[in-house]
Amino acid sequence: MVSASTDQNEQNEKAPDGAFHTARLSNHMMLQGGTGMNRSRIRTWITVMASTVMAAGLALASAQTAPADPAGVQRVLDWEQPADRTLPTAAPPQLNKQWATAYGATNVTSPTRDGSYAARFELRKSDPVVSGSKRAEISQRDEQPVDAERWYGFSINLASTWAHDTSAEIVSQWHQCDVDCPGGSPPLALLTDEGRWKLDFRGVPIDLGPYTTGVWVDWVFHVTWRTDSTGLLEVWRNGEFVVHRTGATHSGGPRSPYFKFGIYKWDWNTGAPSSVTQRVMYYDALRLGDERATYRDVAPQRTCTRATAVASASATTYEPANPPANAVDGDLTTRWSGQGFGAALILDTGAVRHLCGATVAWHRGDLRWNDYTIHASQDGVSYTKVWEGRSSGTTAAPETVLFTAGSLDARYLKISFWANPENDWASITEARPLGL
Ligand SMILES: [Ca+2]
Ligand SMILES: [Ca+2]
Repeated sequence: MVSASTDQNEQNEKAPDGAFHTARLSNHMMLQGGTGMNRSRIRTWITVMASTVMAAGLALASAQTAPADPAGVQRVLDWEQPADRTLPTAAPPQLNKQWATAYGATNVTSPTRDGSYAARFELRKSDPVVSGSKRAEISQRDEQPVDAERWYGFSINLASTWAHDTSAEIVSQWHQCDVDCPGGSPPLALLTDEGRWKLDFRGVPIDLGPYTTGVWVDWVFHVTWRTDSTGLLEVWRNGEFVVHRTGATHSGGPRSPYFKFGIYKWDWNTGAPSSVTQRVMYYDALRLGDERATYRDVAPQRTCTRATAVASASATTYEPANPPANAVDGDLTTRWSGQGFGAALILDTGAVRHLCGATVAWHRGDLRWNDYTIHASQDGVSYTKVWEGRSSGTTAAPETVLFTAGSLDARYLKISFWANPENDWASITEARPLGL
């Protein structure tokens, strides 16, 4: 085969016959990393959970579903529906009120995660006790069936005043059922503690790293509520898969745990040391799904636009002047170039993430189209094709492609070149994965 020795000069080479080569690409063993989770040594914290008995008068109201949401989404609470903007007087329909002040839970128009409204929670150390402690929370009713599988998607914005405190607070929790149910701390809670996001999962803390105030942080929880080995806990933060646990997810009872959100700071009731006297946070884009739901159904941002950082780039082949790192340096004047049909650029995001597409900018992309495929992988070994097609040939700017099969969890994307009308060189100036 006669081939150009470089893609610097593009004028004279042609693809041999236009046929796709079926060259076997060698597998590229990639180092498998963890998901970045750290278990920290525990600062023991004791919850003083009042038993909030609300079993009386449970009406199993049919779930309210926004028209755009699919079956499986039981409840959307993004505060865009006027009927949901009941704060601070009452909880939204089908939910319970657990605050005692006019500022405890309100609706605001800024900041919002989606649409025009969000909820604002404020708790002060001097606030009255509600259900046995200091809290400003909205609670699901205790009506979750036994062995339920549930999806929970929501977004939290800790106000810029959310200062470091040695005393922890819960900002979302999954409370065990109230009647004929095990006591003690909730089986699952999302906390801020010592400047960090943490989960408390059945008494075991899971450190999720430092929190940042003043920004929306998207969370998706998938829980199969079981007392045996068939239980499952999965957590994504901003599209990154950060927690995976199997086994028992709660300690039993006639119903599965129910969801509560808002601020709960027990130390302000027990008198334990705390260096702050006020907490404010914003909450939006809550979706509650059942076993028919998927990540995509409940995730706060459901348009495929979130640029995902690339930890490293590699390639099946490249010329020394144009290495794979050039495809992720943010510079459209530098490129990766690899020769041969099937030449592939591999992007490693550093962790398993929920991905839905990619942006790809081609060298001379305004002068020639490129046929290419994208494969995704969790381990860098086993790949699944998620897209195939042709670039426009009309722009050198990044072009967005959405995975044909929808979104999926993956760490690696492999972008493989198959043909262009000029030569057999793959030349990509910039490429990025996209997440939800
Ligand atoms: Ca909203
Ligand atoms: Ca570049």
